[in-house]
Amino acid sequence: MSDYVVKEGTKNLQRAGEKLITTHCSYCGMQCGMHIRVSEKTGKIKGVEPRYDWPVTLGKLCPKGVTAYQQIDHPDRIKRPLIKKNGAFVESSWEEALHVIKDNVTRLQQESGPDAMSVFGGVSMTNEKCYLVGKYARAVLGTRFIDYNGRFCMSSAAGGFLKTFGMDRGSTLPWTELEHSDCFLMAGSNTAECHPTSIQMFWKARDRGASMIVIDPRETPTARIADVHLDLLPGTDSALANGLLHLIIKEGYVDEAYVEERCANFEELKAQTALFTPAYTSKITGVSEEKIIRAAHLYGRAQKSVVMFARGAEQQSKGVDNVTLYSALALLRGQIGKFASGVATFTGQGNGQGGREHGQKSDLLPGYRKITDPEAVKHISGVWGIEPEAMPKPGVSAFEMFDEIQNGAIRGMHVICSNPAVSAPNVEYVWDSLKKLDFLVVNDFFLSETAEFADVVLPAVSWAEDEGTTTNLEGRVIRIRKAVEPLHESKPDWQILKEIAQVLGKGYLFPYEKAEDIFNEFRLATKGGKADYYGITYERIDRENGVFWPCPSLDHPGTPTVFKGRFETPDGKAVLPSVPWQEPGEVPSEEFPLRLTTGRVVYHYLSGNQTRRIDFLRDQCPYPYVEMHPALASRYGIQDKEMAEITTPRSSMTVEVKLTKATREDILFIPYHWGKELSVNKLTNACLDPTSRMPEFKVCAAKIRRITKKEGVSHE
Ligand SMILES: Nc1nc2c(c(=O)[nH]1)N[C@H]1C(S)=C(S)[C@@H](COP(=O)(O)OP(=O)(O)OC[C@H]3O[C@@H](n4cnc5c(=O)[nH]c(N)nc54)[C@H](O)[C@@H]3O)O[C@H]1N2
Ligand SMILES: Nc1nc2c(c(=O)[nH]1)N[C@H]1C(S)=C(S)[C@@H](COP(=O)(O)OP(=O)(O)OC[C@H]3O[C@@H](n4cnc5c(=O)[nH]c(N)nc54)[C@H](O)[C@@H]3O)O[C@H]1N2
Ligand code: SF4
Ligand SMILES: [Mo]
Repeated sequence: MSDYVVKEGTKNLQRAGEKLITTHCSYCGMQCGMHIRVSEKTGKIKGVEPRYDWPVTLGKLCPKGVTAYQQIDHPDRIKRPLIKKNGAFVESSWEEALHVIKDNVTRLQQESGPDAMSVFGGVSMTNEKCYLVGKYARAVLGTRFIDYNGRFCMSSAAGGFLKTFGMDRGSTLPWTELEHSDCFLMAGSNTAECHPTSIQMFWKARDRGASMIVIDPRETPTARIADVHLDLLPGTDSALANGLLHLIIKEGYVDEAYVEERCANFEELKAQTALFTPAYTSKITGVSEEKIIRAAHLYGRAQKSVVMFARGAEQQSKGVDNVTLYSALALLRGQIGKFASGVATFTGQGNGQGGREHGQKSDLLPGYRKITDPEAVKHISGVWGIEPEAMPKPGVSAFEMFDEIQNGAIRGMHVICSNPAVSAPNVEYVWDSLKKLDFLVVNDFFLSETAEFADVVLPAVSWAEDEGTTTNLEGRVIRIRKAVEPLHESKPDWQILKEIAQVLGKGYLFPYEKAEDIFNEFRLATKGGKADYYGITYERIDRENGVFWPCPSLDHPGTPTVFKGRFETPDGKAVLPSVPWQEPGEVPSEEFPLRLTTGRVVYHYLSGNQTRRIDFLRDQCPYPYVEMHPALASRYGIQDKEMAEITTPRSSMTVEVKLTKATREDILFIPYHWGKELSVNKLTNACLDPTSRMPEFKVCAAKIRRITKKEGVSHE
């Protein structure tokens, strides 16, 4: 049990008979500072308090954060390992479950080789666990098939940052500086609902006169506070960004000295953007010329500006292009590496940043090393104590693993911290793939839709029952502290993986007694890599309110602002993109005349496996719905709150209609936090970005029809 108890703080939060454990929220990349209130008598969690002295989120929590603790003692928690017998789950001992895993893994790998097993990871876990999932796949199972849910989340941002800057740190600046910025250009981010506690930073900047440009097909709560809302047609970001770049160049807003000194490829970019006059850009994007011009002037004139984007711009088959183009706006204005300026993506999951750096990706080893680089393999195999020849080759991306199941290359899968049966695109294909597996193991603390397909389910613990570190959306490495003991017989994922390694005869590779032992090995593994954590220790994180990577040595201060003098490309220059406009993977047709886009609501988190179980959150938003403009609805004779069937080339679903004028007239929007028949991912298109292998969650072709009373479909 952590003995870290708050003694100071701007408010007196301590109550008699309680301990306050200082930690961070379990959900999104904001990683808001919070204290967990624990009864000294019962050892049970009583609630949470926001942490007023956490410099990033300053005493704010959103509706998910304040109720996150309700997961811990929840009656739905998986108490013991479950083994499927004759089609139904039966509780078992850990010993029996481990035995079944050993028998099946050994059998499949003897019959079909080590790659017959695969691992599907997630980044709601600490760095320690994410690191270990990669080591488990490569060193214990010896499989090349490992990938993770960040492929559906941060991979296009990562791909774009690598291309442009040579390094993928999601924010080039610390977010404590945002309040001093003069302009924010936000593409495809519903900040107010998805990173709600960051809104205070933008408000503070706006009180000083900062402007805000929001690029989103819907007038979200974020777009409503913008000076200009560019309501583009889904899937047209690259045209819009090219149009803005065109004006930045034409109107003389380019910081020529900066571009000359620090950027490559300017002439190519200039040539490529020449075509994108306001008229041409407007024709493709559906945004008025006047708004495009206004946005370009607002952004172009600002002294300290930040370009920000999120999944709206990234979850497209051209997501990497979009990221490079939006980032180019900041480069042309000479904004990167300076105070209160730069580029940032809104990292999604709690450890979306750290979890993607340390070896869950099919082609990466810890420290952001390439698995195809012999030096990297030598370093990591040395730290792990395996032969370099034993290191598997690169595998395939998350969605492509389901193809490998279909073609028989993958026969077993271990899903750790993800629910792809809800969150993957074209999900009926995923269901079929999961059914085809000979053996599926899932670690989770609630029985997810994916776990329902499993042969063995292992009870993991929630974030408050274990220790470790995460890396927040700024790139700041922070501490997650244990507030309570694991419920029933559940265990932390690292311990589960250690026990599996033991039964498979590889226990010597996992000699850890506690999370910090893993962290110390992980520091060595990252040493000398691009994401270098070597200089970060638990003790430093406590003392310094987190430490920003890269931090290569114990006396290095960490790097809140990156790219101050040079970029991480071979010649130190940022690479400007020259990218043409391309249509999304699927465009409307006579049969499917509309564009469907998907996303989130403030009350639910991702696949909803956690938040659908919290009464307050479920009451606020019990079902999915389709959001559409009244003018569009009237064309189909659809009224508010009626049921409608939405169909795409893949499947259909029936949901309630929610009419709103705060959306374009030619699109449908459905939030994705529900499973089975209520999963919008039955409809989405698994067309992948060629570089990042990110699926196109944000745009596909669709049609809608009113469900008549006679058909009698309702949510009940
Ligand atoms: N409440 C809540 N908060 C969350 C999460 C959650 O599930 N719920 N999840 C966390 C995670 S993992 C993530 S990744 C983030 C996601 O955070 P966001 O990316 O902000 O969330 P989304 O709702 O997926 O998409 C953002 C916006 O993109 C817009 N959009 C759709 N198509 C396009 C397009 O073609 N171009 C542009 N420019 N915009 C488009 C949508 O209208 C939507 O408003 O949120 C994190 N925070
Ligand atoms: N249509 C559509 N689909 C999308 C998106 C979209 O915008 N539109 N967004 C995509 C994005 S950005 C994301 S991030 C993905 C997310 O997709 P998923 O990975 O499916 O997201 P979660 O619901 O967080 O799934 C995590 C699971 O692990 C469990 N869990 C949480 N913490 C732990 C832990 O520490 N250990 C273990 N073992 N289990 C844990 C939770 O209970 C949950 O069942 O969805 C993607 N899918
Ligand atoms: S903004 Fe994100 S980290 Fe903060 S309380 Fe809400 S879900 Fe948790
Ligand atoms: Mo995400």
